[in-house]
Amino acid sequence: MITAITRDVSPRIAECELTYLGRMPIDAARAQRQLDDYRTVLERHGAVVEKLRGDAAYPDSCFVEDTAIVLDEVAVLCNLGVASRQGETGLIARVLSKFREVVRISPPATIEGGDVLRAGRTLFAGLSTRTNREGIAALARLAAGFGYKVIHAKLGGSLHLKSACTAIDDDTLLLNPNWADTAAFRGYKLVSVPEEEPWAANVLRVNTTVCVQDGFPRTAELVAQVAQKVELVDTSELMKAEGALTCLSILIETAGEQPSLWRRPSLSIPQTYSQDHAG
Ligand code: CIR
Repeated sequence: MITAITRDVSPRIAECELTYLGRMPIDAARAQRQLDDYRTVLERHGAVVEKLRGDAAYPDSCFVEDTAIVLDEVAVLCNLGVASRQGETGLIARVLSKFREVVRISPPATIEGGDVLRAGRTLFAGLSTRTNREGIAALARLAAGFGYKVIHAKLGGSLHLKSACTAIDDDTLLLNPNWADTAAFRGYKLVSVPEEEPWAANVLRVNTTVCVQDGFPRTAELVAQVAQKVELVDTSELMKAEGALTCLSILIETAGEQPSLWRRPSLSIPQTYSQDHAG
């Protein structure tokens, strides 16, 4: 079973962080409707969707993906690379503790979930304006303990690695070769988004369906040649905040059990993991 953690759109989303995009007016009500439609798509494809309240203090808090990296064994709580977003993790830590032991990456390490792409037991990590070398090193040491390999993927032109590259299936990656360096992905089948659809490389896998951002028809055709099912999802209002499809959820494999059965009181207080603690 897949549980998807999602969070309502902040009424102040128009004050979001922006790195590569210019500021445009954002209609918070429309963005919330698109998030609700996205949640419906996840539910239709078999996910149990947790709907957390939004928080006016955090304009970017609907982009929950950046707050954590959830592995089969542990949830890694991120130290986000921009001050305005660092407080988003409090609520997320409490929710994640229902499903996994929570460990925390601490300063000076910074890392955001949008920069970490999982493919089996490999984690590709992008060095970005939000994720620093210390963050990647802390993740690598932590994940190595559970048998994951972390590969550094070079990145340029997009906020996060996953805006430049995501997985269509376990063997096939969809990427924008102008933003992500293909050298990191040796051994995988690579599908490039068309030049005219540079923002299309972020797709979301839910069970056997791959969701593609609406408005990228050529990419949708390419993905359909690989995926069993393709579904178009419109999050265009959220894209004005530089958010892509994966940003709006944290997907957790929950092996069929209800969250309450997973709750282990001794693990509810997040532990800290940082370079200093890495040994
Ligand atoms: C930010 O700059 O942090 C938000 N405006 C957008 C975050 C998008 N997250 C993602 O790509 N994983």
